[in-house]
Amino acid sequence: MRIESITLRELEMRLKSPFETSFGVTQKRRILLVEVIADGVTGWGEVTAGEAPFYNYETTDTAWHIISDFITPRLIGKDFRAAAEMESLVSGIRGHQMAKAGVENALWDIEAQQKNLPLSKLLGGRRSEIACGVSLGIRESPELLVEKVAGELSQGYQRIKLKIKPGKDIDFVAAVRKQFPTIALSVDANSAYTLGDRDHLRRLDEFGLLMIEQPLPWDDIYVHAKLQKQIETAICLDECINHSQHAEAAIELGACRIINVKLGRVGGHTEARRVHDVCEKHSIPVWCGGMLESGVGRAHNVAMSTLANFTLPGDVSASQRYWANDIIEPEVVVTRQGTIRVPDAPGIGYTVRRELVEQLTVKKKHWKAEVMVGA
Ligand code: OSB
Ligand code: MG
Repeated sequence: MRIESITLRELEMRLKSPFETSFGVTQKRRILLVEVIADGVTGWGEVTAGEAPFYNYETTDTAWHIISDFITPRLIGKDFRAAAEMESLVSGIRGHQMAKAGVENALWDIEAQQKNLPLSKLLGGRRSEIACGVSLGIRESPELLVEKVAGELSQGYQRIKLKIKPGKDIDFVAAVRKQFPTIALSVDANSAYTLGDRDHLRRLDEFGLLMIEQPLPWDDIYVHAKLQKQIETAICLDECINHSQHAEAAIELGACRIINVKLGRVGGHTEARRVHDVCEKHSIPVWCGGMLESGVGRAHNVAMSTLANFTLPGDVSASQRYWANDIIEPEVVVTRQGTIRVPDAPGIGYTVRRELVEQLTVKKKHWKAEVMVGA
């Protein structure tokens, strides 16, 4: 595939309702979409960075800068055999996985279309349906949270994840567990605690949680190993795992018993599959995390979730939970059994609604390769 053009845009999209985590509240998303054309085929990727550097250090603006000034110049006009070859061209750029993933995933979409395969199949996925859970933002009161959980369960979702932070944890989890004694339930702290909170965190052990996600600092695997020895609940790492060597280290240290894979956080499908494979080799189950994505990011998440070791329900849920109008057609829908049917059309398998994308675009930049001599 010869990279003929790259278009980067920023979309302004308003979530239906605000989403609160331990690091802040989000309602207006600034989403970057990457559109690549190679050999006349168009592929789409999404940058999953947040608006502020509170989940990890990347932001919408840092990703715009890195893609514009460092990734695009390395790619434009280049010829690849496969999307996985992009990695070596951008490995000199330290970090910035979300920026890289937005571009790399667009190349995967192109490669799948060129091979006339659904992206899930190109990645080696085997599932025709994936299991869905939901991630629920922090609420004002345990009562309101219980109400919200009831609503999601009635939609069929197979696992409920509660966002927690100091002061909004034990009482909230206790109320949900009391009302729903047998559901698959987990919590996500987004690095809001320290090892000094170990006694407090141990109180979660009595609720039979599937896991506690990323309780301790975002960049510290070792401290999670210390905590895992002192609590019964399985730790799942999210923020700490940026590539497959991190996964190896975390598993060897006993820092977690589950890993959440996010395409953006690990730099795209190529590395995500490596993380998946490392975990599979060590019998560590994985699941697909979410970053409040638009339909493009959601479609890539669906494809990745079809790999064999994605044995736990992920955070990939219906478009309608987030957006009044998603930018893909059809939207991502969830069955009454709490599953998403994997599309079998070539590429990401959903159509991007260009007109709507254009309407939502607030900023746009375009790069075009020089026409080849003799072409
Ligand atoms: O830690 O999984 C997380 C959203 C923004 C930043 C971090 C996280 C989340 C979520 C939302 O939990 C998952 C979703 O997109 O539904
Ligand atoms: Mg998380």
